[in-house]
Amino acid sequence: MGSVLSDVAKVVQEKTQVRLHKRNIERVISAVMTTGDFWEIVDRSDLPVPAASEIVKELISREILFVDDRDNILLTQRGYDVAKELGIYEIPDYSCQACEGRGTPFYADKELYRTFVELAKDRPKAIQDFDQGSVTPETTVSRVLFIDSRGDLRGKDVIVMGAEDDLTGLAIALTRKANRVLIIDIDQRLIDFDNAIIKELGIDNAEAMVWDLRNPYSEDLLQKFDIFITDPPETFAAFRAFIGRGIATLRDEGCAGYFGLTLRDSSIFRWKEFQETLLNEYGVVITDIVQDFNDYMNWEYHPETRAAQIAPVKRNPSGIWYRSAWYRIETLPGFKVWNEPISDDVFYLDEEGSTT
Ligand code: SPD
Repeated sequence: MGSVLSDVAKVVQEKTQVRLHKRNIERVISAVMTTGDFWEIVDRSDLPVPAASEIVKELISREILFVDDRDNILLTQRGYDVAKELGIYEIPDYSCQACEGRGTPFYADKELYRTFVELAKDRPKAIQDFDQGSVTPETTVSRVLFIDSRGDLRGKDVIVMGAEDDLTGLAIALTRKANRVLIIDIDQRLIDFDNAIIKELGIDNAEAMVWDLRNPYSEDLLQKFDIFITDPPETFAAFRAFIGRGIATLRDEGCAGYFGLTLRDSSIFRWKEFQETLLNEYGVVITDIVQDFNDYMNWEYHPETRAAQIAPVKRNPSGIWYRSAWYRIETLPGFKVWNEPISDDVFYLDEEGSTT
């Protein structure tokens, strides 16, 4: 019986090319014990959508799961028997309801939170072109407070790169605590939105400008900052572009970078490659990983995505299901300044990514 998990992992890995192990299958079965909603199952399983989808389909074909007439995914009697025999249980969620599990409550600075929510209500909507999908206002404000609590905000020169759909750069500017804030993004709408607010509020140490991260930095951006913040799409090319460029903006050792990494568009095996790149190639250390820190609001273009098309059910997500871990890295002596052009246009989609 135990071999069923390994067998499903093998079959699904062959079909999807997403690397898997038997405990990934166990996590899906555990998730189904808690929720029938496919998108919540993806969330609780910590798996790329193509893998979670194909695992559910495979378990349906083996009569371990079934789909009811309201698109709920449920265990069959055989499924319960398999779970009992293999010792698979429901996994409880004890995360703090007040701080939403981040450990850094957004309401610690109520004024910043209220101002940000008021300004963000007119934000440009997330578009598919650049894999946009904004985090909740609670996430953005918690990011700022987290960064401040690590000593990475006050008096620091901060660059926010290619992720301004989250308005993290704007939120940092609103604190007026950094020495300088530079926001760069490929999307002119976001740059115009930020610059209008920056001007209206008379924030004179912040500016936003359009930049395509595939292009190498000019000298005025290289090694000029103390802190970078970004949120990369998760193909290897995109990771290299966003994080490599971020590190290249840092002026010396002891500087820090912040970014989100998700398991919804990349596997734990790819995380290993990302982490090896950080440690072995770029010469930085990972100081913090807060799992599920970043909550993303659902994006309107979801029905157009591969994720929606390969899902085992047609029902679209209703609650938050797409989350990412919040990483903090720190430069060590001899860290690498990487500033090559990026020609690879496989930027958003590959076998693991599907939400663009
Ligand atoms: N396309 C869905 C929204 C994805 C937002 N980007 C998340 C990147 C995590 N590193």
